[in-house]
Amino acid sequence: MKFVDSASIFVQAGEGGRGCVSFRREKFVPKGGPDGGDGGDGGNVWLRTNSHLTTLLDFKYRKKYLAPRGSHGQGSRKSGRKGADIYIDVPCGTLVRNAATQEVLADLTGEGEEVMIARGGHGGRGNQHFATSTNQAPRRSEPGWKGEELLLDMELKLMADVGLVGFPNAGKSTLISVLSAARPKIADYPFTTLVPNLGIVRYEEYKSFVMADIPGIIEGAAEGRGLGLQFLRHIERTKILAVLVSADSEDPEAEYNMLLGELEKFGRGLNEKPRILVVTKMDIAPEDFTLPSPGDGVHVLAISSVAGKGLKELKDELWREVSMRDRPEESPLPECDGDAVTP
Ligand SMILES: Nc1nc2c(ncn2[C@@H]2O[C@H](COP(=O)(O)OP(=O)(O)OP(=O)(O)O)[C@@H](O)[C@H]2O)c(=O)[nH]1
Ligand SMILES: [Mg+2]
Repeated sequence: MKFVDSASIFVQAGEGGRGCVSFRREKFVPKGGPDGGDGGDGGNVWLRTNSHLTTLLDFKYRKKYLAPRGSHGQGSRKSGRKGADIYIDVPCGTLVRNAATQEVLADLTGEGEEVMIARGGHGGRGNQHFATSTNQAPRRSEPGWKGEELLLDMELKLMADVGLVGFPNAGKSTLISVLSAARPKIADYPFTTLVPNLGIVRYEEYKSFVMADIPGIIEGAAEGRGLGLQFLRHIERTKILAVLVSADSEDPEAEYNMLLGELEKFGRGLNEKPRILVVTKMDIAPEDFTLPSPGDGVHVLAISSVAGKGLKELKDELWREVSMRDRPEESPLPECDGDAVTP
């Protein structure tokens, strides 16, 4: 499933520096000619892709990007310095539109692509350019030109890196709500989640990954029971699945195996996808609770979203898995696709 992440920012290129009005003044040269230098051009604003970025999240915090102006011209024909260009890093796959016209200005897909999105204003000419045969002492110069400014709408199609799979009530939505800014509905009845939710999980300063919370899976899902099946497709291209089982489940291991069975019946590689087992609600685990051991080298993590336990370890583990894997290829849809569901 593709999710769309979007952000709007304001960019303004630098204004050009003012041209200078000045006359040569030297000893023994009573009436020197005009020597006012030109203003420097304003800085340009560029967008460039950075493959370390995966979301537009940073633009939720900073929305204004201004390039510096050019400096003013000076006497002795000294031109002003050009304002420095600024570069705004965006993730690969960012589509950029002019917010006012919705015209597509850039479609930045590849690594290291850059595009100038707002041009700095020209510097104004100094009075040295305005001397004529009849006016040898022009007092005229130009102001700097304004830099371009515009509002940009940016859009990024996101793919989930991590898919959460579990029975209804396993705590999937609660987990995504504590790890990301997503605020899905949470309730103590099954099938609270009816459509997938997406959350961007921040990891350390510049890293993040995308998590998808889908409706709960129940036994027989692969035959169309419940809601989960139609959404399993949305986690097909995730890099890893986190299978969630609640610590207050009657038999966590059996629950895990049943979920796996449903993934296997659904097919399309879901059961072969890397996965971890996450035991949730450890704060209400029975006293004699022992962690299930799924075998197959599958890691088991114990967490409590409510008590905030084990979340750091979970993020570490997920990041490790997500960052070392490529996204699986899209597999062709089966001839008769099983979207018809009877809840
Ligand atoms: N004690 C405790 N309760 C939790 C924890 N995580 C979730 N819950 C509770 O479990 C119930 C179900 O949580 P949800 O996050 O809605 O579960 P879900 O897996 O998204 O459920 P569906 O959307 O129905 O599939 C809610 O009442 C939550 O408050 C936890 O760590 N500890
Ligand atoms: Mg839910």
